[in-house]
Amino acid sequence: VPDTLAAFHSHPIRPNQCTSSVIQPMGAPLPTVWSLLRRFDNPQAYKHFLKSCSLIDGQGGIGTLREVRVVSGLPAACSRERLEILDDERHVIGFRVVGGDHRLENYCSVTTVHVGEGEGTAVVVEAYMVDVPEGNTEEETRVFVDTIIRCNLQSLARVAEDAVISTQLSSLAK
Ligand code: A8S
Repeated sequence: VPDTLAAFHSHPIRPNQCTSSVIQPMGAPLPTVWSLLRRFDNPQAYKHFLKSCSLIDGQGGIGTLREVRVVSGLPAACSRERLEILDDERHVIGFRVVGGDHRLENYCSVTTVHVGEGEGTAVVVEAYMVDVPEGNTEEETRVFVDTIIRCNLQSLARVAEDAVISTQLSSLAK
């Protein structure tokens, strides 16, 4: 884990940028979590701030461009994002914001999944880097983005845990 963290979660940083990371334990095994996380075409499966996603270019491999639409109530309407890293062996996914109608310019993130301590558990680590918007402090930016990511990862944990329970129930029903 430390090697992966050092390799994928360290970014050089400019003065007007901010960076942080969120760690979230999952009560579901790594393959279940990864199968949800790797779907660049379907982020709304667990990101509940998104109401839709359409692919603009590509089929879900590196270089794929998507446009996501954000639910109302947030200071944003849509975002265009490019898949930069997708590694099925090391369980790494990373994307970059390349446009849209929101305040998170030059946002990019890298998310990794690791085997957890307990049997059938995993740990997700998501790190990001973003420009601090004009008129906001670094601290405000970090609180805003950390909150979105924490919600996303808690939701990912619930969706993955529900998938495990569904599988267990359907095997009982046989
Ligand atoms: C992600 C992470 C983030 C998404 C942010 C931080 C965003 O989709 C939302 C509100 C915004 O103001 C910016 O992994 C943006 O999706 C929910 C539209 C980019």
